[in-house]
Amino acid sequence: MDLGIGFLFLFFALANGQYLPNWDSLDKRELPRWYDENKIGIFIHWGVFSVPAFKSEWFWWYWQGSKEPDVVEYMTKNYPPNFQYAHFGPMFTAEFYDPDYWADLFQASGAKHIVLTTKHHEGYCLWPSKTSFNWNSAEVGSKRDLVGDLASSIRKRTNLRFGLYHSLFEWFNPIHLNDAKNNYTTQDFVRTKAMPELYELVENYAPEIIWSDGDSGPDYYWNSTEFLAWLYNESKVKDTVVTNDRWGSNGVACKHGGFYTCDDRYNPGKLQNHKWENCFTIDRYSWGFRRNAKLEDFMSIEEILKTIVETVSCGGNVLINVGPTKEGIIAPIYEEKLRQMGEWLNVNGDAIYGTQPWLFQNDTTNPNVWYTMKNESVYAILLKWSNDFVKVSAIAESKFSEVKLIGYDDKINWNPTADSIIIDTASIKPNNVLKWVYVFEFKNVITNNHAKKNFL
Ligand SMILES: *[C@@H]1O[C@H](CO)[C@@H](O)[C@H](O)[C@H]1NC(C)=O
Ligand SMILES: *[C@@H]1O[C@H](CO)[C@@H](O)[C@H](O)[C@H]1NC(C)=O
Ligand SMILES: *[C@@H]1O[C@H](CO)[C@@H](O)[C@H](O)[C@H]1NC(C)=O
Ligand SMILES: *[C@@H]1O[C@H](CO)[C@@H](O)[C@H](O)[C@H]1NC(C)=O
Ligand SMILES: CC(=O)N[C@H]1CO[C@H](CO)[C@@H](O)[C@@H]1O
Repeated sequence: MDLGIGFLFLFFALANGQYLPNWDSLDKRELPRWYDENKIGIFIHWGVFSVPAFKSEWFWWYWQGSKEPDVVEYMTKNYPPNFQYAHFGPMFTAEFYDPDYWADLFQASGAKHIVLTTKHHEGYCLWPSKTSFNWNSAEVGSKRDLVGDLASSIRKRTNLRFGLYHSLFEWFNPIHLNDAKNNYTTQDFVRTKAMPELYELVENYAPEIIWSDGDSGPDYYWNSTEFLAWLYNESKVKDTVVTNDRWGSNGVACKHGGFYTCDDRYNPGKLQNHKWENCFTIDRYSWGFRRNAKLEDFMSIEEILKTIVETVSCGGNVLINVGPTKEGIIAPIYEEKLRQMGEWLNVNGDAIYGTQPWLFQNDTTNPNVWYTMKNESVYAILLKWSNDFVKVSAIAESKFSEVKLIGYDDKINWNPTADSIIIDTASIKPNNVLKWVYVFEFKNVITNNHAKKNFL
């Protein structure tokens, strides 16, 4: 085939929404719009690691892989000498698991989608996987299809989308370890486990997010591009599904795939040229539940909102993690934060959902102000209240018709100076919806060319 025909073929393939199993082709797919508009999702880390619920979801690795002294000591002190990680499996009972309650809570939080761990690096599947005999939730532990039950509860709420996390590799799976020993020239684990799982998850649960992780091994070992071409070409979710970027250890993350996650807690603080996501966890030290977590280990609602605002201003989405208990409880400390987030978004959601980054992401003089934009409005989001006045500068060179404080019905007073806008906050009377983080809406904004020239 000469170059001309190859070119024509590629053009034809893409025009038909057909993707080839290579990054050149897959990266041309536009991210379905709903994902960018949603802005906020909830991440759920749940698995057998929720049984020991000590240190983190990496418990098994810390105990028998890297042999961290505190974890080794915990096991020696509290369990008989012949106790194995697999013995935790039957204790993952989920007897209080009420997926309708979870779904109501996620809806109340203002999140627009959720992502559940179907299988973390421990290999235990939260659904009756055909290729994970005796190490899945239908056989060991709760005897339930934990994934399927949540899928139906989420789908009853039409404004929530359902996504799934899946770890490609498993720390101690001998078939994967053998492939790794062969420098990934054999694909026994990919053929018998990793890929069948991904196809099965899509067929059974039609997730609209595939959040891949554990990409220990190169993309050509995992056959990532083959899976994605199938997903985008012909799977039942081909038109709406979004994926992330963790598809191979040979430099794929932050470079190929759907939205970029780069690292955990990725928060670059400036505008990015590709859609990205900041996944972070409310318990600063763990994604899985920890029984011995202290109050101070959890992010405050102010910190959570600050992270959301910084992320969204720079074009990112957030995926905020909770770790349920082995009984299936989302502990009240998490529930409180999620409900507070929902309370804030219920008032201020216009400044978040469906917004785009503005010309400026943060203010040029006020470090507590970040900007978003929607339609003709620019939202200046203030992370810290001031009892006398608030000065913002980036907006000063724009024309606008009105300034409003969202959640406050009365008019507010403001004055332009040579290079800034001074908002009089001393005269604003507190009310019960103004809390934590404050949104000033500048309406009908026209940003002049001078400002544009300086900063673009
Ligand atoms: C493993 O495979 C990679 C990619 O083919 C190659 O560059 C590398 O030299 C191999 N390593 C060993 C130890 O064979
Ligand atoms: C990976 O893809 C290649 C190329 O299509 C194929 O030959 C191979 O069998 C696939 N391997 C697995 C495990 O699916
Ligand atoms: C996707 O479509 C392209 C173009 O028709 C085709 O070459 C490729 O084999 C398809 N891949 C899969 C996995 O369906
Ligand atoms: C905010 O923007 C300024 C440019 O005006 C930049 O120098 C600064 O690093 C930014 N601050 C943060 C916290 O990102
Ligand atoms: C009235 C109006 O223009 N509404 C638009 C505001 O922006 C959102 C998201 O960009 C659009 O979906 C609305 O149509």
